[in-house]
Amino acid sequence: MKTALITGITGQDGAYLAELLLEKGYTVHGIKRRSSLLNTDRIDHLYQDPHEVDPKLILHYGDLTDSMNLTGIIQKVQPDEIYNLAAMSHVKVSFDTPEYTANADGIGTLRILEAVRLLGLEKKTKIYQASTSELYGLVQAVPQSETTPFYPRSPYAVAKLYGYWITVNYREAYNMYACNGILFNHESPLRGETFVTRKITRAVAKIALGLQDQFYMGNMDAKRDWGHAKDYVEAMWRILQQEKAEDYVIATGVTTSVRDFIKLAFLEVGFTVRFEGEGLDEVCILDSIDSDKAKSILGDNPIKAAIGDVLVKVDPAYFRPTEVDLLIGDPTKAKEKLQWVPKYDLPKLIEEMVQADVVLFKRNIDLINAGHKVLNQMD
Ligand code: NDP
Ligand code: GDR
Repeated sequence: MKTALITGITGQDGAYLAELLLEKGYTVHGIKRRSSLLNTDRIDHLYQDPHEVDPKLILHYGDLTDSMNLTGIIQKVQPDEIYNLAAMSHVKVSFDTPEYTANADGIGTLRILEAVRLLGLEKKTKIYQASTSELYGLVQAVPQSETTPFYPRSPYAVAKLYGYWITVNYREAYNMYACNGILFNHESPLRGETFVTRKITRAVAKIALGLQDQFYMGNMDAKRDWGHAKDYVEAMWRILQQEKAEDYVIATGVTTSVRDFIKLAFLEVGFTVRFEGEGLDEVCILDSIDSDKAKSILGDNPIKAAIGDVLVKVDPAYFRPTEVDLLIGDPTKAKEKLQWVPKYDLPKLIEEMVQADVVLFKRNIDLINAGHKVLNQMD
């Protein structure tokens, strides 16, 4: 059976991909960073105790900024496939840490490619590079496809642009099987808490359960093409199973504004909301409550929010110095060549995310009632 190496295995996509590859019978090696707190929550359910079994999931300490470490791991593992998912992946944070982001997301990709080449593995090892719809940046044309020009709008996107082109260059220069998946936004209950969808589903769950009164948002006009991470890791795997190495756009082809995402998320707990005002004064107000729907989701937890309450306000702290206004992908090539068929649409994704956060915070209520302080306020 095949051996895969996943960088970024502790992230959202790494966790779903590890699960998928283990199901397919792969031995999966993953690179995790040393941190002062445990950071393997998303993959703990896949852990196998090496004292009891010959494990199919093996973790190595490492970092994309350390080429000796990466080369050593690749030499030891001799992978058939490498999925380079590790990155400083938050667009807003990349404006605060531009040099680190360039190092990890840009040069980190080079380190992987060059390690494979120097180790003489270029005929054995296939490489998947986690490229992004952020490459399109300032809108040139929609829907965005494999041939749409790039215009990155953040240090993150510029670093990923280097990662994209160095992958293409190693493919052409050394005949390596190296591919870019240009993935549009994909979300799930495992999504990091500070990305917009998860920030919203967490806040909606907390408000519905009476744990919070309101929350603050940045640019609600932004439009994104949101899919489910589970569908997108399936596409990653398919990209590496082809005869010929090529780059693919993975997207749903449907775009939705942040504002509409908020509306849909509140509907999931039975709240109908409306938006009033403009710019920094825009607010989101609770219009009505479908109490049967709310009860079916929240159980016996009493609803604290009242009609007319302001649930969302704008805080410019969440604005970006340069924004990506509109993303809508054209997945035709992936559908035709990879036979990739996503199983989720946006309503199903939002339903799963809100329900998972309601379950999470109900558990928190139980813990709070038992005397623990467990709510993380640092959204
Ligand atoms: P996450 O932020 O959830 O996960 C990122 C992973 O990278 C984590 O495991 C993180 O470790 C690890 N990591 C970060 N910096 C380093 C480093 N210097 N060395 C080693 N590991 C590091 O991202 P996603 O799972 O959402 O995304 C996966 C990849 O796909 C990323 O490259 C992202 O940029 C890209 N992408 C994501 C899209 C999306 O919508 N999700 C869309 C298009 C591209 P730790 O857990 O310790 O923080
Ligand atoms: P994005 O995702 O930047 O598209 O990058 P994010 O969810 O952070 O933002 C999406 C849009 O929502 C707007 N927004 C807010 N965003 C956040 N995080 N917090 C807010 O309060 C808020 N208010 C409005 C943003 O301005 C933006 O327009 C994600 C990451 O996963 C990248 O790694 C990946 O490459 C791209 O998706 C595709």
